[in-house]
Amino acid sequence: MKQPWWKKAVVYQIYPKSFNDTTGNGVGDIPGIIAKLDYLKELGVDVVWLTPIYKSPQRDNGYDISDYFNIHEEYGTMEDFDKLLEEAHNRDIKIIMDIVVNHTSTEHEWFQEAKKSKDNPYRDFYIWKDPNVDGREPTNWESKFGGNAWEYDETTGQYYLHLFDVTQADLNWENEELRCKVYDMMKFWFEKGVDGFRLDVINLVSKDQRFPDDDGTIPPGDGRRYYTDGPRAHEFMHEMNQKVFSKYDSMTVGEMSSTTIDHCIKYSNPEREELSMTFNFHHLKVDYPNGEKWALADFDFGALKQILSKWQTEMHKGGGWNALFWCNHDQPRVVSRYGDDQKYHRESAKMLAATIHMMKGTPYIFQGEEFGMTNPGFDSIDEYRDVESLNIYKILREKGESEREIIEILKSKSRDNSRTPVQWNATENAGFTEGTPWIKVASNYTEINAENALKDQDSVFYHYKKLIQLRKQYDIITYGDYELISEEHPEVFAYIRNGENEKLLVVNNFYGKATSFTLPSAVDLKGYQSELLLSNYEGSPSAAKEIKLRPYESVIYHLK
Ligand code: TEU
Repeated sequence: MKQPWWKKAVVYQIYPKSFNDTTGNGVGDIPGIIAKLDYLKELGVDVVWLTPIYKSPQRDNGYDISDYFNIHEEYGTMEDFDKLLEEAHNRDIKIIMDIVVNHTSTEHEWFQEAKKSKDNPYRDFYIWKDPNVDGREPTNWESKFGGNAWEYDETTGQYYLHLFDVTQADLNWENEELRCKVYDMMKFWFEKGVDGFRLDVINLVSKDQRFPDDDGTIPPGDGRRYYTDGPRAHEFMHEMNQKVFSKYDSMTVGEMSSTTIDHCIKYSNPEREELSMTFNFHHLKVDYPNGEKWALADFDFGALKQILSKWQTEMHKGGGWNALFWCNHDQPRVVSRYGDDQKYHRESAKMLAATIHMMKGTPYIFQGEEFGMTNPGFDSIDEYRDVESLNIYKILREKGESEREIIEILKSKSRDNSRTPVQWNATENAGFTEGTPWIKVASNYTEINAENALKDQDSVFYHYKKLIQLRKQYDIITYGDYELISEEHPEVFAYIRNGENEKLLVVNNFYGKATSFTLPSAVDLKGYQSELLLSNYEGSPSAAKEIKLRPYESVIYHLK
């Protein structure tokens, strides 16, 4: 069977606002992306995912779209975008767009019309409800950014639903005309030549039409069970596929909020004709004590191995396909989170990269991750920009938490941790802008930057480059079966990829102290020639029954 191209691809995520500014206004732009395409080519990625670049009031950095057919002025023009597509394609780099169709900005013309009157032709494009019988909001559902998810509108005396910010009104997917407009808009971008889409919170589009209160009996009790992977979610995905995706040689990745393996199998099993693959976040919640994001705790290493392994095994058993990632624009930097961004910065960044890149699925690299960018450690609320962080700050302050405590939480949890400007070099503002950056640059840019990484053959950058090359070279990385072999080990994450007459053995020390790992008896090296494909130390051991590992040491063997 001919396999789709995106199974062997590596994707690079660009958050344009923080990528590269060519105008000096402190905000990255499309010409800035074009200027770095050769850098991406050097790294070896196949696809660029652009987070939203459409016209937007930027309350949520573009995830609040006011016009799907135009480019946000600060990022450039449609001509700039066409040029980017052409320049990327000239280099064999594909471009996928971020599509946000669970909600629009309240500045979108549809919403502006809809709120005029109950009988406006666009009214039903959004979700409007009368107040509850006792006068409060229609349901007790909570917004993902804090507070109740309904906003009262004086003009018509009804509430509209916003699962995210109050300026991000949820679209009513029950309305067929709305869905057709969404599909037409997607086709517009395909006709321009884009290669696919990342679909923002796409598993939230189908709401339980009874709109019940959440009685709290099933945690977290914030209403999500009534709209996550909702009653018509798969039907809508299939319709979208038939009306749009199937007509193009495209890749689609659905961002799935609080989903399950069973649903992700359905979304991504090709027989069902829905999406190519899915993002899920369960492995990034192992540092949420009792499921609470806004609290501090060490990460639970056992849970991390167990969750990643379960998704590896079960998704593929069910014929689904995983998107593999540690970082994105909503997550803290992984080297600061599951690694050590000080003493073992280089070793741990490489080890984390190897752990995820040798798994089964399509890997994603978030800008700056490829040379080990860290959390910036902002310690004043004035340095934060993210709408979610600012909302949470307010909510926690009102609850009586101290300024100090909240800042400590934001320092490790805020989405701004990943949104600081890309550190290109050691000049002022890290070479990101000649003006004042919209968000501060992390102070370690004089050391940790792309230019330094490119000059140093032993850098994190070249480790990523090699991991990408290995994927091109060894089909087993794409297609081999996954098997966890270090379930009980307190420090080691080791797994095998099984192919026909060959294996990959991947062994990673997740901690800053030496340890050793003994292969389980079921794994027999006899009869195999082993080759060390990559490691993050000089003189790493050869494959053996017992493998001694230095702090954060990571080794990849090919057995044949
Ligand atoms: O994020 C969806 C999402 O649920 C998150 O990862 C979110 O950041 C988290 O729940 C907050 O705690 C997507 C986008 O990636 C994000 O940037 C947008 O803000 C959000 O959708 C709304 O469009």
